[in-house]
Amino acid sequence: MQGMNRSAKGVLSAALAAVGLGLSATASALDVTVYANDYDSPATVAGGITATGLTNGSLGTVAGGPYAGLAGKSWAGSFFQNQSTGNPATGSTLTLTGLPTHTGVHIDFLLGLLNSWDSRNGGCCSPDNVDLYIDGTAVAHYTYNTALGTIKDIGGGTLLVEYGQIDTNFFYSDVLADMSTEGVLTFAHSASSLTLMLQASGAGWQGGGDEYWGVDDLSVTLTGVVRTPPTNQTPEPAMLGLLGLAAILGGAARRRARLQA
Ligand SMILES: [Ca+2]
Ligand SMILES: [Ca+2]
Ligand SMILES: [Ca+2]
Repeated sequence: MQGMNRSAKGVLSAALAAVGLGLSATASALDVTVYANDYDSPATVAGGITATGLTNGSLGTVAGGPYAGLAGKSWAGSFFQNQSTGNPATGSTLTLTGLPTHTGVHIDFLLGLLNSWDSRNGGCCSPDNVDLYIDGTAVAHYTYNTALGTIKDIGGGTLLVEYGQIDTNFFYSDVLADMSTEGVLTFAHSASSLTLMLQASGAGWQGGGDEYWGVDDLSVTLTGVVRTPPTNQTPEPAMLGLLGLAAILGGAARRRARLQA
């Protein structure tokens, strides 16, 4: 490079850097929200992905509100509800298949623990739990004491409403939590499919309208999504221009070096 002026050298190095970037641009990691559902309009699902669920539920109606969550979420309009009975009760599953290459997952939703929850030490009518499963493995159990007992457990969720009325049953009060801050919902994952299940359980679980759970603004974001460049990659016209510029500048530098020698 001897003999090149500073600006020419800068252009050349930039051109070579661009060429190098183009030839080695094998991947760039992105965060991509592939599923979002506010239960007020059809779910948004990224192309190439098939989404099923949440299963085994119906739509409930939010009373009052809207109740603002984190990152723009809102418990508003309609929400997904599961009023199943039994121990365990019938769970609700979201299944996503056809996921692109990725390294992690972040699941986000608002969780309503609705009406007469008896926590885990509410005598006759407890324990009550809603259990969270990811890919078939239980990762968390939540409960609250809107009726009996003293235990409040929403894991790492952020409490938005405590003992308010966020559904249309005003006899018992409700709890609303923002689960975006729950650590178990951000995890390493690379499989091409994902399942999320919420399922009530416990010897005291009554279900029905007495005690049930609901979800609103449910989303799934893949982290570290890899964009693989097309195979048999050929330089873009702009890249060819940079290659030509690099050759021209390189030739000029060599000619100038010979003249100065
Ligand atoms: Ca909604
Ligand atoms: Ca109960
Ligand atoms: Ca209520």
